[in-house]
Amino acid sequence: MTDLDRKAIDVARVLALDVVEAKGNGHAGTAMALAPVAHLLFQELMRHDPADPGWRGRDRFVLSAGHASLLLYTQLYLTGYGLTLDDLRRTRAFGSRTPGHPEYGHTPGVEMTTGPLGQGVATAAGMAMALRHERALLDPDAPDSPFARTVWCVAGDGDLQEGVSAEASSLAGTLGLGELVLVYDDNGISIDGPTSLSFTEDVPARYRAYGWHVQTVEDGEDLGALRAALAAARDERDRPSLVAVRTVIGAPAPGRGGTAAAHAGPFGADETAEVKRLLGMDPHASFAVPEPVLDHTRAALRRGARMHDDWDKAHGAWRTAHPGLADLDERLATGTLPPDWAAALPGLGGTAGPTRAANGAVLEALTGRLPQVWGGSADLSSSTNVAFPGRRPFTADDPAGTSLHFGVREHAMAAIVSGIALHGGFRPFATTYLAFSDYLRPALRLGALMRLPVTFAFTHDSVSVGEDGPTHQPVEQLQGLRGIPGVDVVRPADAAETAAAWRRVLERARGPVAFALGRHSVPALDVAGRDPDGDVARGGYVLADSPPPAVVLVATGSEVSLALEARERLARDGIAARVVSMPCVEWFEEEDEAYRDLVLPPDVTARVTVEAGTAQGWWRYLGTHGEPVSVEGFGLSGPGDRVLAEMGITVEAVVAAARRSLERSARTAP
Ligand SMILES: Cc1ncc(C[n+]2csc(CCOP(=O)(O)OP(=O)(O)O)c2C)c(N)n1
Repeated sequence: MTDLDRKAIDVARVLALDVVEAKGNGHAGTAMALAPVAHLLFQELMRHDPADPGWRGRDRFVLSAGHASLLLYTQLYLTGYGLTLDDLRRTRAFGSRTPGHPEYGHTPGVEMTTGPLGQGVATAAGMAMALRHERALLDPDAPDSPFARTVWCVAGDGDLQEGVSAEASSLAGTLGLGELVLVYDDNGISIDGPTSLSFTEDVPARYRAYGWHVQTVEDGEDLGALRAALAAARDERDRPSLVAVRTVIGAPAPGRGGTAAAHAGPFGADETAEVKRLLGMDPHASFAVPEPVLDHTRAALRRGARMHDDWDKAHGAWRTAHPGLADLDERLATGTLPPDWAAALPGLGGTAGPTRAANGAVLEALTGRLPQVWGGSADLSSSTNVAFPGRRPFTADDPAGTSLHFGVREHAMAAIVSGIALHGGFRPFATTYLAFSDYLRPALRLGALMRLPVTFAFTHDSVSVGEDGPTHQPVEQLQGLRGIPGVDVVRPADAAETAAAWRRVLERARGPVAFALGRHSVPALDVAGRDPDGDVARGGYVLADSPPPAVVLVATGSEVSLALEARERLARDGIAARVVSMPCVEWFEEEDEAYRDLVLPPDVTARVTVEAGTAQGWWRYLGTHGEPVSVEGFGLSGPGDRVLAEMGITVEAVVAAARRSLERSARTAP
């Protein structure tokens, strides 16, 4: 460690301070205190190539404490990722490359979007699982494999207070994820004041209890101790590592340093000048980066290029030695599926049964054929139909296993599959009951923000669950999920729709998909002229018609067969009804207006929607004459059929709603 290294650390500290001072808002304190850790990682310990942020041989860096974005941005500038001093000046400005919290896909070198505390820790665990799994698939035996990489995650008190980090850390311990290094910024401060107000447990002891390799560094300015601990953490390959580092937030600011006042906001001109004076810098100069310091830090580019070259050679040698794995390697590197992948989809036309079983059949086939598709459940694998006899669990000893057992940890499960997707190449899935999707919503939302190709299979998708009662009966979840931008909610009506939906999901990876699947048997909708693949991909389609229709019945999932029955009853009374199956509103809305008008003719204003959940979002199709058949309160305990009847999800209710809608529409007809 040279004098220039120390100067570079202080320059990074002061840059964070200057940005917040100039902007009038932002978070400098933690970026200042962790500057030594970041410098060691970006200059010495991490494998990365600033000239190629997507390099496959790189380590991953996740800033779980996303508010400290300046910690990352200063390193991305100093090491040569393409950020400029001007980008730093524009931190938090509209349209800047340096938004308030790091955003994946927006700034080169940002591996995930962070800000909601705790998510980064859990997603980093998912990245570590993906690294480990990829290595197990491609190069399990070599001690010094090109596929051996590390995930470095920096977290604060807030991250470790959040439950999702505890869920993931517990699982990471069980799985022995040696690829994961968690640097804990133990500064005893959060927004409301000292952590003694609300966070007094012995964190290292907790992590030891999880089975982690735990080290503490008493002084975050002690570069020797930091380096030794971080290197030991990296070299521990059988257990995840926690490095708890004691720091002083905002140090060396004499007034705000070490207090909650250093968390956010400008330090003020006097204190900013004092920090510079204490660090031996010109107190009147802002954004000052001495040329020798920048030359020194930009050596990271040469270091990265060397590592990259070495890795290319090692990877080339590995390829020569493993010709049989070249295709999989290429597919994982490029995130593509083999051209004939769809042959793996089972033909499920004419199959009756619960859609959760159809989904299980699809996933069993896909996981058997495509190494890209792997996943599991939060301790409900037999209920969500993903307990496949031939698949081995992913464990510490067998990381090539493809069945993921998350334990009862829905929130971490969703963050972990995001991490697996962020690794690239994989198409992970996660399953639980629809009612428990609320437990994982924040991670799903973040996955949607990052447009990650993750698929959730939520089973037990309505009050028809029955005997388990209202706690287990989803009511508002379907609309709640549809309310998250970028999430496609798919509720197939039968086995054929389920398989067809999966085809579209795998063909067009573009963001999270949430399947809602039934526990109870539904008939196969063998309607003449149906083309499940084509129809389902359009989100909504005419399933049965009596042209010209007087009323349109729009239904999803298990309620589609109810609508078909209602149509027959209405026909007996001389009322022409059309049934539209709408497995995915988001896909339907992407179709052009001409198609949507073909399915839902604007002049047919008598409309009924049928879905065993709240109607909220359906009003977009109902207009002033339409009427939903829906569930607007919590469910009831009892047999599913009885509960459905009590809640008004019946053929009779659909017929009655259709008649009322027709009357309304006739009354106001021109
Ligand atoms: C889920 C979530 N809740 C609340 C916040 C708001 N928030 C941002 S930072 C912070 C305090 C975090 O304290 P700590 O991790 O100790 O960070 P430090 O003050 O040391 O920078 C809070 C409550 C958030 N970003 N995410």
